[in-house]
Parts: sequence; C-alpha cells; structure tokens
Amino acid sequence: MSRIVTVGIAQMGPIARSESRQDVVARLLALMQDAARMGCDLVVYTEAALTAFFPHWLITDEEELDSYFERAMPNPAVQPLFDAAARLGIGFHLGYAELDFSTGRKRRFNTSILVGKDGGIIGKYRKVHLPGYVEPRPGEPFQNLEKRYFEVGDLGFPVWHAFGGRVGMMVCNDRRWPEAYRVMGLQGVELVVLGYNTPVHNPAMPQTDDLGNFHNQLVMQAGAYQNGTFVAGVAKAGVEEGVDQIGQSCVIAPSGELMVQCTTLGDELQVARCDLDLCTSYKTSIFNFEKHRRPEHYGLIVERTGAGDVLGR
Ligand code: ING
Repeated sequence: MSRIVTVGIAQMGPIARSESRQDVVARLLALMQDAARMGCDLVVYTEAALTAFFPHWLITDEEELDSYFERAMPNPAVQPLFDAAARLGIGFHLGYAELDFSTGRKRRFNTSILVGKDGGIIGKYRKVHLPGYVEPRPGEPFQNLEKRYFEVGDLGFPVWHAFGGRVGMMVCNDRRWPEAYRVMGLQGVELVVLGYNTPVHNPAMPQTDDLGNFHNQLVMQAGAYQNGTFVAGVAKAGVEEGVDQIGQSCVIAPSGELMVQCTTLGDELQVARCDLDLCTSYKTSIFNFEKHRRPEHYGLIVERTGAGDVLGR
C-alpha cells in the first residue's frame, strides 16, 4: 500500500520592504489555492515568507526591527492562511521571524511552523544554525546579521506524525549541516520541509558564487539519500532589496534524485507526488541504522580530531 503525500513547493519572488503583510499573504493565498487545485496535501512556503529578508541590512531602531517579527502565530494578518487551509483541506509550512515572550523576556527566533489540513498548528521549529555575524561589516554589498537578530533555536529537530508519515523541519543554513538531517533521520523522518534565502554572492567566499545552486542541491540530495527521506526546499528568489538570491526550489526523493524544480525566480508552484513507502525501502536496506550504523565505534576521535585540531588552530 503506498502512502502518497502530494507536496506543493511555493517558491516566492522578492518581497519588498514596503510590502504589507496583507499584500504578502495575498501572494501566499494565491499559491495555496493553486496547490489545492492541483490536489496538494501540503504546501511548503519559504523562510521568512512574510517579509523581506531583513538580516541583509542593519536595523538599529528596535521598533523597526520588531516590525519584521510576528508576536503571535496565527495573528490577524496571517489568519486568512489558516482559514484557507481549513476550508481547502490543505496543510502548510511557513517560515517567519518569531517574537517570543514565554520566558518573561523578549526572544527572537528564525522560526517555521507546520500546519495541518484543519488549520491547526502541528509543530514549531526554531533555526539552530545561524549563519552570518553580530556586528555589521562595512563595505560589504549586503550583510548577514542573523546572529544579531536571532537567538539559536531551542527546540531541537523534532519529527511529527503528520500527513500519513513522519515530517520534520529545518531552516535554510540548517540544510548545510548533516547533523540536522541525521537527528531527524534517527527519528525516522520521511519528509523534511525547509525554506531558504540564499544570496548568489557570498561575501565571505566569493570564489563559490558560481557554485551556489550546486551546493544548494548537493546538501539536500545528500541529506535525503543518507537518511532515506524526501526533502522539499523552497526559495525566496530573485533580487530582493538589492540582493540577488538563488531559486531552484525543489523536491528530492529518498534516492537523492531531483523530482521537481522551479525554473523561475518569482512566485512559482511545483508539485511532487511523494510515496513515503519509498523511504521505507532505504531505511530497511542501505540505511538500516540498527543493522549497519555503529556509533559505539565512532569513539571520541571524531570529536577530538575536529578541523581545529588537525589544522592546529
Ligand atoms: N542563508 C544562506 C544559506 O545558508 C549562506 C547563508 C549562503 C551560507 C551561502 C553559506 C553559503 O543558504 C541563510 N539565511 O541561512
């Protein structure tokens, strides 16, 4: 018996700083309605899907910075998304900047949620691997101030029973770290959904600028194959506030094969029928962790001989 989940990847083109939440939600709703028309069970939106990717520039005024965050989820501006999900019977993944006050102080996270077909929130994830830096770098064409604007996520990498399988989330830079997939792989994940805002130009390593799309696919294909899971990665693409970002949103099978890919740099929906039973064939053979994986033999060598030790730094 196959367990088909029809996944819509809803890539977004640029969001202007001046664009209101209402305008952005209208774009998201149009993509959701297309996804429902195409029989999707789930539509995957991108990282920071409600605003321009503001870590790309310095914001010193706290009120202005807070204006890019959501104080509650759902909230009146995004409620139409939740209502449409319940009306259309389609779930969704949404990346956004989260303001949290639950511990008595203001905390900021780069967050994503998974929402079911009833419009209810199934789970939340907060980005662990924050790239970039705290202090702005004068002279660079744009910044990456995620370490300034966000705290490291404190929810780990959970996996939820949802859409007939096991679903997990990560955000953008997380997809470059094999541990993120493996922690979910050890929980039997069958579909990893994520969004990304990835500039074509990396000021820290300009020699890799031509490899941006290759690296984007490489890490998701590896993560999918090595953990027997589908991966859906969704871009905020195009030139957003002067920063040229890659597109190539895609769905990858547990084989590591590319199933579908966006071919524009704008708002674009593509759909993949994911048979979660394909995951089982990989998890019970090549990547049967119980039979073949030997963490008890990895020892501390792996930790002690990290790059720093080997390079003497
Ligand atoms: N963006 C980028 C990403 O991980 C980056 C940062 C770009 C890191 C290129 C390394 C190379 O895709 C976010 N938002 O994490």
